[in-house]
Amino acid sequence: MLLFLSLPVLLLCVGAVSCSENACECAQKACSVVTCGIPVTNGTPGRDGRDGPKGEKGEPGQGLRGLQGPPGKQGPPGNTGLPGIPGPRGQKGDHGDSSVAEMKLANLEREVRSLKSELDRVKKLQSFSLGRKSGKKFYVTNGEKAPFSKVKALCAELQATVAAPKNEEENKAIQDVAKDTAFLGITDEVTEGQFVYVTGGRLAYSNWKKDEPNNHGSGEDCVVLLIDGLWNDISCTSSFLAVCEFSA
Ligand SMILES: [Ca+2]
Ligand SMILES: [Ca+2]
Repeated sequence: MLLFLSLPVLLLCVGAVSCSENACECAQKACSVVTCGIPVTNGTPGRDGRDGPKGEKGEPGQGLRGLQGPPGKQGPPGNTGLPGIPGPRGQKGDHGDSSVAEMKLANLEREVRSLKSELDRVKKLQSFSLGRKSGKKFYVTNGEKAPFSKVKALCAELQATVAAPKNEEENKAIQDVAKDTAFLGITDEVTEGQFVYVTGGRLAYSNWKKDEPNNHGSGEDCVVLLIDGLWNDISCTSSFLAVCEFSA
């Protein structure tokens, strides 16, 4: 703008003077308006330029890293999950054991019936060959002689009791089986002079020999059936024939 304002002035001066010096000094001579040697002042700074490209990533820092701390406490258990989906249906199984068990049971029942029949036959054979049936009792002996305590044990092993006649007929039956002096299941071990059955109960029948029981010597608390069928009290530690009694 300044240039445009001073241009007509310069043109007005050039019309009056002809110069061969440098342009400014010549202009000064021609026109007192023009002043030479005045420095030009700088303009205002321009606007900031655009941002440059992004720089490269720097090196990691040199600071010391701390040690890893201990693991934290275990958290509370979670809630129970929903029930799972039912699995697929399995294949059809083999026949159960019930049919096998029923078959075994049927076999056992047959065997029991067979054994019962066999037992009845043996009992009849026994009563025919060894024992003498008197009412509903059987009497048997193995021919062994022993003290009374052992005779009781022998009969107990057979789930029987020592023979003890309750009447004359039973007394005769035992006599016939024994054919020897045999212990009877009768004692006065509990109360002297009061004879009872070892199975319990006072005597319902007796067949004492004359002057017996006499509790002879150091004492006689057991009873034997003599060959003639009469009774005598005798020492329990003496050995006599074992005759056992079965209920039919
Ligand atoms: Ca006695
Ligand atoms: Ca006696």
